[in-house]
Amino acid sequence: MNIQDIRKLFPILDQEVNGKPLVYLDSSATSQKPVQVIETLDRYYREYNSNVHRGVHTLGTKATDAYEGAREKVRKFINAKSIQEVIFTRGTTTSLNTVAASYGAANLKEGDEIVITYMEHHSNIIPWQQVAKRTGAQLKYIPLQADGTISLDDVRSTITPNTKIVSVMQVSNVLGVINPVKEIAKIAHENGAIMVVDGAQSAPHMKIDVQDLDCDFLAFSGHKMCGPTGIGVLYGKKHLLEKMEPVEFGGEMIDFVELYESTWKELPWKFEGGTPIIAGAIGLGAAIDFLNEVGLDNIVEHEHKLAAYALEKMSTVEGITIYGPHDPAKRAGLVTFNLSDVHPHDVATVLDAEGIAVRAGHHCAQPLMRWLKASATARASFYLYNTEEDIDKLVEGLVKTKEYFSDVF
Ligand code: 7TS
Repeated sequence: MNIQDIRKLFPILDQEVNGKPLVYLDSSATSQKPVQVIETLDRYYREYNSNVHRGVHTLGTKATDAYEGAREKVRKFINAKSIQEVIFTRGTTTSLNTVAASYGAANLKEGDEIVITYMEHHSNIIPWQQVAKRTGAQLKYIPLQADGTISLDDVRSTITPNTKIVSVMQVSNVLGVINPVKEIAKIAHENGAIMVVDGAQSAPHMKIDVQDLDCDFLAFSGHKMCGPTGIGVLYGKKHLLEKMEPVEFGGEMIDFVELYESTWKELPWKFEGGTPIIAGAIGLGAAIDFLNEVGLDNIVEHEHKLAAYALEKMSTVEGITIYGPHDPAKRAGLVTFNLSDVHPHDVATVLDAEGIAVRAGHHCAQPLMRWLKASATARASFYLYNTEEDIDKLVEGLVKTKEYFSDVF
């Protein structure tokens, strides 16, 4: 599929914002949705909306088949061994909180260590802070090198035999760096720790094979990979999930309920209490079909070219600071930057007037912002539907921003 054919599948892109054609450069926050996903959601609500795993009526059976069919699509997408290892959640945040609250609370004690990095998103920091407080475990940070990458020497010196959990993002939502999670998992395992991977920014953009990475848990969100909001995935190795307690209790996750005791359903359903996110999961299944049709390898290649082009073009803007490694080989498809003394919210506002959507703020990574010595930054993030023309418009917009605020230069 060529880029123009891909763009035609995303109806939202075909509009004007503030009188200018929309240039959507905020896919790291949430991606746009192709017609296949929109129509799948529409069909579910129009034709077979029903609860799952309950009755035997025809619509209920159809909904259950579609919901469980989506689980199999996710299993295949990440190459998990079994559907029992694929839990539907509300998103990356819920998935990481589940691991911390269930596995963490049960397996950590005073003197144990949890290891993360300075570049983590808040949703891969705060759940660990909370469980560390509850259990007396210590939270430790792998430092970053000057260009924002992680060195395996630092990983080796931070992880010790006291480390029980290592949790690292595969792709940074700010620096764009791709972390060597497979190698980090090996070091974690050599020290007797488990490895958690935050795949929020990697699952949409690159092939993930959980067996090859040998991670113990993987968390990601549907809405960043062409799927609906409100659906995400927690992958976990079966032998670990089997020993873990659910964090939500109620309907559908139980086997027997007595007056004072209850038992749980088998995996993965013991972690899916209540009416699950049926439409979301079915929509995620359609998103996965779409990504497979385009091909993850083609997406990686396309974004890699865009990132290299963006780095080259954006570097020519006077007064720009680009964060993270400047070597495109070390990066995924996003560029975080600041424009001299102009506040990133002002940058984003001027760009918005040109129809260009970028994100400004701390990107839910305040410790990293402090490390970068920036209170906030602006970020342009790319996906399979972006073009070099989008980047040209961004660069033109940045030049305009600079002219607009010329008194500060
Ligand atoms: N982890 C990473 C690396 C992320 O980038 C995000 C969201 C999350 C976890 C949380 O995902 P959620 O779906 O549970 O919210 N990142 C961003 C972002 O960069 N801009 O908006 C959301």
